[in-house]
Amino acid sequence: MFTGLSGAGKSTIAGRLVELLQEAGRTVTLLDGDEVRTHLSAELGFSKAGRDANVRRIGWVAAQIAKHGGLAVCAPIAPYAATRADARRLVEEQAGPGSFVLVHVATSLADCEARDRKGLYARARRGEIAEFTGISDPYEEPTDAELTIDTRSTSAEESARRVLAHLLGDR
Ligand code: GGZ
Repeated sequence: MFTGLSGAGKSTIAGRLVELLQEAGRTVTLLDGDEVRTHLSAELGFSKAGRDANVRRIGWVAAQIAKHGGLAVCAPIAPYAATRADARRLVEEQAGPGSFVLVHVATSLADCEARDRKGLYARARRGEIAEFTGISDPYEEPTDAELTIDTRSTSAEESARRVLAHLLGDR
């Protein structure tokens, strides 16, 4: 599971990781934040309860996939440490210790906001989006990530290859 702020680069890295895993012959399911919000969590908002339910659903689906030998690549913001821990537990209960890998895409708020590709940070600063992560809603930095990616010094391609190496056991 990737975690990080909106605009940190999670989806880009996750998408490239999926391609690399497929090239390596693995069967992969991508559970991207936007797609999950459209198909699995459409009725949920961005309150703490909404985010917790969303991330637990993702964890549950990933656990089912992992239980049957598949690989799930998930890329929600997942801002709460306790909820990420719930997702970890759900997966490890089904697929064993070490089956859950947390990747922190640690792009700073200042960098995400400076980029602001979708204009969401500007809208959040104007008060047009409530409870926006990093602006008016918390993001709890992980202390238990298996990998932390510094996107200032690491390209999306290199980031995806680092995660791939970790997943394929080249640690
Ligand atoms: C954060 C929001 C919000 C609020 C809409 N806060 O950069 P994006 O646009 O494409 O990805 C963000 C996405 C976050 O949804 P997640 O399901 O990943 O969040 S969580 O894990 O917390 O459940 C952003 C958009 O939705 N978005 N409103 N208030 N991001």
